Amino acid sequence: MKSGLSNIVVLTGAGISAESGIDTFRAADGLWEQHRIEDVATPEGFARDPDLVLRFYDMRRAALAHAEPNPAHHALARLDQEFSGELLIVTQNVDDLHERAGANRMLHMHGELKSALCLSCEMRSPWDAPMLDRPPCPVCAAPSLRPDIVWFGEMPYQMERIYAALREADLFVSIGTSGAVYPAAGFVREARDLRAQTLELNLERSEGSHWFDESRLGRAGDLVPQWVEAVLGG
Ligand code: BV8
Repeated sequence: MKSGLSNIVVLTGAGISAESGIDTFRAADGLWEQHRIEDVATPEGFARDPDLVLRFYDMRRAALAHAEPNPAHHALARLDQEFSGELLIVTQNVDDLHERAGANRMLHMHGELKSALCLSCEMRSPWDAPMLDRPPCPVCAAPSLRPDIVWFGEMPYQMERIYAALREADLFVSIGTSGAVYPAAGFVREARDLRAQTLELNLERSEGSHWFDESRLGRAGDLVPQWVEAVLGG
């Protein structure tokens, strides 16, 4: 390992999937796919209008079929295969592009479009179909499925595992995120307080750029393969 690195944590956000044609959250008009976030990505919004929310996630789940992993996803999958140290890819994204590129050492802290959570039995099931027509839960058959997505005000998944990885990291890399949403936006401070080097790869300066030792501006499809090549001592 030429880079002398033994433990890397990578955080990815919507920007890494932008070149795959998946919209990021921070559209200019502040709307997200023509919706207010509080109407489609909160438990309150789901309680107020479940059909609106189910349609919103059905549309995004279906759109995955037309998206392909881009060079940034493939570069992180190469890092996963070839880096002999510890690696954890923490994605805020709910798409499956990291997996489809071949990444394994990863987790979805905000859930996944291709997973269903049953409000009756609380079991999760792999899911790739619409939910608007209230299909039966694969486990208990109740018509009580919701998107297995962490909405605003809900606790992100696997936080203990993430903080344990940050405590051990000697490098924390943030890719394609605006640093606007917590707790993910605070990971850079956790990492740097615990001795890790910190690197940001992003199209523009983020809300957290000043916390990073280094911030490289550009498209993930260009910056991530270059960075992985350097880490692997190519
Ligand atoms: C929590 C799933 C506590 C949804 C997401 C009041 C009430 C309740 C909570 C709060 C509150 N006030 C504050 C909070 C905390 C809140 C929060 O941070 N709010 C913000 C708005 C201030 N956080 C939460 O609610 C979290 N939970 O705090 O729980 C708790 C404690 C105890 C018990 C229970 C609960 C949960 C937040 C998770 C919400 N769900 N996603 C879905 O996807 O449908 S968040 C969603 O937005 C994303 O997952 C991501 O995390 C976040 C930010 O998006 P980004 O990924 O950064 O994307 P964005 O568009 O913003 O930026 C893209 C970047 O990429 C840009 O910088 C752009 O320049 C760059 N880019 C673009 N193209 C490219 C590129 N870079 C490189 N290459 C390119 N080609």
